Amino acid sequence: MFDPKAEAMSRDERAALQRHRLWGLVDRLMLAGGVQADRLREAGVKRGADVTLAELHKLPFTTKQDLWDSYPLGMLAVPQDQVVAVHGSTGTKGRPTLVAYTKADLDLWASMCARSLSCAGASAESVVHNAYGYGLFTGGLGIHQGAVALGATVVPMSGGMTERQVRMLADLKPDVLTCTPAYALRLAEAAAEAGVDLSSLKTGVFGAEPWSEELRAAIQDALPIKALDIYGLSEVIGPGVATECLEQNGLHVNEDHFIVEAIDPETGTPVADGEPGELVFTTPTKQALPLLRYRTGDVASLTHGDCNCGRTLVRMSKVRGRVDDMLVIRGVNVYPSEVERVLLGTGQVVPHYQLIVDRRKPDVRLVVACEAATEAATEAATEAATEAAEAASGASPEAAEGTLAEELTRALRADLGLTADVRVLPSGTVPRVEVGKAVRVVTWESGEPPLPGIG
Ligand code: DLL
Repeated sequence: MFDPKAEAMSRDERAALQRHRLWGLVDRLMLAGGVQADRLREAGVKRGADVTLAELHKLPFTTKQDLWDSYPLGMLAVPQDQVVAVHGSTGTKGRPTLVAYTKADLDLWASMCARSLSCAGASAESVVHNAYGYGLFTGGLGIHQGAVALGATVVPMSGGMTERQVRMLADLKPDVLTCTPAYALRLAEAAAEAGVDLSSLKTGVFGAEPWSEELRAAIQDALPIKALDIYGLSEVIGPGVATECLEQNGLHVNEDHFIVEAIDPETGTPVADGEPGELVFTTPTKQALPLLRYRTGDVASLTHGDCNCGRTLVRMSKVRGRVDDMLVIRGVNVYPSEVERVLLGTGQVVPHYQLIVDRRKPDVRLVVACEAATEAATEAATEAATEAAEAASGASPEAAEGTLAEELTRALRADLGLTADVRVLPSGTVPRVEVGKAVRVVTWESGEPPLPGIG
């Protein structure tokens, strides 16, 4: 552990620390003024000592809208000259969000990311190939500073230029790979094409987008590693809010600095341990942009149980999806990650897929674009050929694809009750991710189809 005292302290000890820090946060927010202070005052809070951890759930929320309303940096709780860095997210749907850091915030962030890397088995001897994007996005620089704090050697690759990445993987022989899960697959594909041996790799720390257990299995098949999940968001700090350890049994939330709750997104009330809910974070130790009860929109469950690794930190499940990413197709509610789970669970498709929400007509249609795994395609073709021979007619590749598409359609209906139009496309048709987060869902409003072959 990077910080055994903090990561393995008793729950009572941690609760006392959280309470003390929460009081400090409330005092700082009240002093700074602004929307969070106003809401606290309206809730009858005058100072930190008025709040308790047990009643945290009664305090007001903060939302992304608050950050947008005060864009670019209106919610600062310190004078602007104490800000040493700005990061943010571009926001695929909404407007960009900016966040600010003091020197102390950057130190905190580095130690949180060092905890994450160490959770994944990295040490001062490690070489970390960091293919998260460098820039406003928090992934690249966050992990970079964590690797430096750990004393490891960081290779600051950023995203893209895949050929060069493969070359560096071959030459520098890193033991840790950090990037989005979709890009890990792209790197594996490119390394295999180039005949490059990646056996130096031991673990991967993958996050910034939802990924299912089935995608984990696909990555672990493609690379000789344990694939671990890392979660975070710019508003809270960036990566390093929570990470899986080698037990692969939930993500340890660094709750001494990020107090987490799971709530029912409709009613705003807490959900029970183990139940999925929207994650809400309070950042008691952040300076520049501390947040009280920030609603993330991310759905996961929390577990307050022991872990074999010795950490006593609460664990969150993998994120199922964002509240606002849920698809509603003919009355069926489904997260993209659930479609991923079913598709990859069949073992018949490669882990590159895209969901196209066809909104050209009022009756919304979901087209699932995927590619056959080579072996499966061969089997399907053989099966179709046999059937065709029996029927004394020629088998066509279309027939083979039809068979697989039908099978996948049936699997989606059986597992999720989802009616989808599955298209098995020629290998390489589904776009691979080179830079940034995977775009799993696209909307087709009018005109040409977003991908060839799905009309
Ligand atoms: O994605 C921070 C990060 C960088 C996390 C690198 C992990 C690794 P944002 O760009 O602000 O920050 O996006 C935050 O991404 O609210 C989730 O919806 C999603 N997200 C982040 N990590 C995961 C994950 C970074 N492990 C938003 N699983 C969050 C699922 C994730 N979704």
